[in-house]
Amino acid sequence: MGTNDTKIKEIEEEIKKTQYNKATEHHVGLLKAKLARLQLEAETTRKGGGTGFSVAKSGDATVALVGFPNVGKSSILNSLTGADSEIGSFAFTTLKAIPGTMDYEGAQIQIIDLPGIIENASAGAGRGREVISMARNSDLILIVTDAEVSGVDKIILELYKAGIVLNRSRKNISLKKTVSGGIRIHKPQDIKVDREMIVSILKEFKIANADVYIRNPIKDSDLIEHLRQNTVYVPSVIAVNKSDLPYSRESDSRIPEGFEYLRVSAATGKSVEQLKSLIFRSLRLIRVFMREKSGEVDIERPLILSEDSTVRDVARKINRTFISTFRYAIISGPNRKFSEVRVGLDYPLRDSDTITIISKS
Ligand SMILES: Nc1nc2c(ncn2[C@@H]2O[C@H](COP(=O)(O)OP(=O)(O)OP(=O)(O)O)[C@@H](O)[C@H]2O)c(=O)[nH]1
Ligand SMILES: [Mg+2]
Repeated sequence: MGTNDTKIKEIEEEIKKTQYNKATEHHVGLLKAKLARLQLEAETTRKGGGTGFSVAKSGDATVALVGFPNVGKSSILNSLTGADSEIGSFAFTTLKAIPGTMDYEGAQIQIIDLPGIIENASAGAGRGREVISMARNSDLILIVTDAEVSGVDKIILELYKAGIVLNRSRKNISLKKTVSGGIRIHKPQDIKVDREMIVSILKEFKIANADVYIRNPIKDSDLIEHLRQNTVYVPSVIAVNKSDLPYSRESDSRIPEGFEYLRVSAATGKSVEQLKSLIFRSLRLIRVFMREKSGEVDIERPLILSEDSTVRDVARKINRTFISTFRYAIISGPNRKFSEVRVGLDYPLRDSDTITIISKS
C-alpha cells in the first residue's frame, strides 16, 4: 500500500469518527476536500495500468449492471435481453463485460453484464477499475442486489470514490483561475455561501486566486466534485433480485434515499417486464416518428432521442445536410394540444411526436 493509500484510509476513518454538526462541519468539509485530492492523485499515478473491457457502445443507450458477486447480474442480463451470459452458483463467474440488447418500445437498449465488484473496487480491487470505467460511460447504472438489499451503500460509495455520482445533477459552478486577487465569489444576492469554506477547499486544491461563479446553492461536496474534474453524474435504479426467496422486513429500508427500486426474480421471471419499463423510463428517452411528405409514418422504427431534444437533433440524426436546407417542421402527436403546428429548429419535442421536415427545394 502506498503512502497515499495509507493517508486516504486515515482520513476516511477520521471522517467516519467525526460527528457531523454545525461545529464540525468545516473540519469535515476540509477532510473531504483533502480526501478527494488524494484520491485524484492516486488515480492519476495509477493510470495506464490495466486495460479496460472492450465493448463497443451500440443501440440508443447503454446500461451497466453493477453489483456484488453472485447476486444474479448475469441472470438478469439474460432475462432482459435473451443473451447467454454464463450463470454460476459461485462468485466471479463473469470475468469480462458481456453485452446484450433489450428491445423496448422500438428502442434498442444495450445492457452490459459485468464482473461482480468488491469493496475497494475503486482502488482497483478485483476487476474494479474496468467495471468502474464501463459504469462511468453508461447512460444508466442498474445496481443489482440480493433480496436482503445487502451492500448497496458500499457499491454507491465505491462508485462515488471513483468520481461517479448517482442520481444527482451537476451543480452550476464555474471557476476561472487568475494570477492574483485572491478568491472572488460571484453569486446572486439571495444565495448564501460559506466563503471561508470555499476558500479552504480551493486552497486544498492549491488554488489561491480565482473567480468562482455560483448560480445555485451549493454544498461543500458540490465544489469538491467540481474540482475533482473526473466527476460524472449518472442516473441509477436498483433491481432487488432473488425476491422469490424469503427476505426480512427491514430489507426495504436499506434502499438509499433518492433511488427507485424494484423487487424482481430472474429465476422465476417475476417483475422482469416491469424492470424493462423502469429502465426505459429512467433513461429519459423519447420516441419520435418521422412522417414522409407523402404522409407515410414508420411506426415500427421511431427515432430514439433524449427527452430534452429539439427538431435540430432530429435533423442532425437523419442527415447533417438537413440543417442547412431546413425550412420548417410540422409536428403533431398524442401529447399535443394542437392537431398540427409549424415550428423551427429549436422547438422542443415530446414523446410520441410525429414530425415532417420540409426542406428548401
Ligand atoms: N433464487 C434465485 N436464484 C437466483 C436468481 N437469479 C440468479 N440466481 C442464482 O444465483 C446464482 C448467481 O447467479 P449469476 O447470474 O451467475 O450471478 P452474477 O451476479 O452474475 O455473479 P458473478 O458473475 O459471479 O458476479 C446462480 O446460482 C443463479 O442460479 C433469482 O432470481 N432467484
Ligand atoms: Mg455474472
